[in-house]
Amino acid sequence: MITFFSEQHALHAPEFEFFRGERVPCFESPARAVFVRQQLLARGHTLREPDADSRPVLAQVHTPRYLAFLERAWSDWMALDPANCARQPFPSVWPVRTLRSDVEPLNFTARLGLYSMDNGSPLCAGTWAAAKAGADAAVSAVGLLGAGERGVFCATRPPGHHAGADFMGGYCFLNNAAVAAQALRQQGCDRVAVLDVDYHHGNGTQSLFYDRSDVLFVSLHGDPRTEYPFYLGHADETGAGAGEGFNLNLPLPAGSPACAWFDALEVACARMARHGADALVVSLGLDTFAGDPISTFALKADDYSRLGQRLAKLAVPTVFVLEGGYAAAELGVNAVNVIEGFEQD
Ligand code: Q9C
Ligand code: ZN
Repeated sequence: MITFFSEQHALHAPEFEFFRGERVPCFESPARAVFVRQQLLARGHTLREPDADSRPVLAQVHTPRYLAFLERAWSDWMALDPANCARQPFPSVWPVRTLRSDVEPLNFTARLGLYSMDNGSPLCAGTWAAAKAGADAAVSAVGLLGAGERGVFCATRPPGHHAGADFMGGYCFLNNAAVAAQALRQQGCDRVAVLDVDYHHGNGTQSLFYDRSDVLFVSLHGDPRTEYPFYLGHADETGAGAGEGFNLNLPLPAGSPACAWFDALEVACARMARHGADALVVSLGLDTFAGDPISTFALKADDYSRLGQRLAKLAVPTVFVLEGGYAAAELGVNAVNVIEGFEQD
């Protein structure tokens, strides 16, 4: 399968995040993409540099003020103090209920809080460049589907599915899967489906399409009552307005076995088949893996081949977009198993 891969991913390399009150090395690291690239090459897949500019599609997915903030965030941070080149910015205050989010503060940390859902998404000098290359890959992949490819893989990082119209979160900055779905609509697909199989609910993607019937969002994930992102992803979120009935959440209890996950996948596939999509976008999180350090599902390497085979049966042109998956050394095998399972069928 043709894969879009950019070395620019390595420019996003913050040093630490907060975990249980401590500073720990970032789970979402450049090593993840290195392992995926290595496994793709070892198994004979072709890597291509993204060749599309996602800017016009990004403007349809994210707000102008969020994009402007993200693009300039590091230079604004540096302008505060030259010593900031060695410091990661984190938000410390957020406009929760009763506080205003319509007025953009001048203070950098206040703006960072305005545009963040958590303190778990550290920025560094190359974050914009890496995230932009990921969105470019998503648009490039859609172009190849238009040219007749059946499946294309975007081996990108940082991930995207927690990012909403005007906020980052959960290691995500630009919503690559939403960019792919929107680019497919622009390219003439009347109906698109997004299937999110990351361990964590894709709150950003859901929110971007919640009131739309043209893009169906279906997600399998850890129950948000106990799992990140906590505040979205419940089964009673079915869509709003014209989008009523076009959002399907299939939360599973933490610790669910693989058989329960595949049962839920059948429900997801049945809903997508009913939608009659012209194209499918898969938010391919691999943190459902038994060895994942921050998640509790139990999929094994062979289960990812089975996932790819099942998705191929939908018989719809498909863009795979890498999301989470933090057992870095196994990430390549698991990702390539999905795309080879898809091609096998
Ligand atoms: N701060 C994705 O898989 N919480 N994001 C981790 C440490 C956030 C995962 C706890 C997990 C986000 C794309
Ligand atoms: Zn995840």
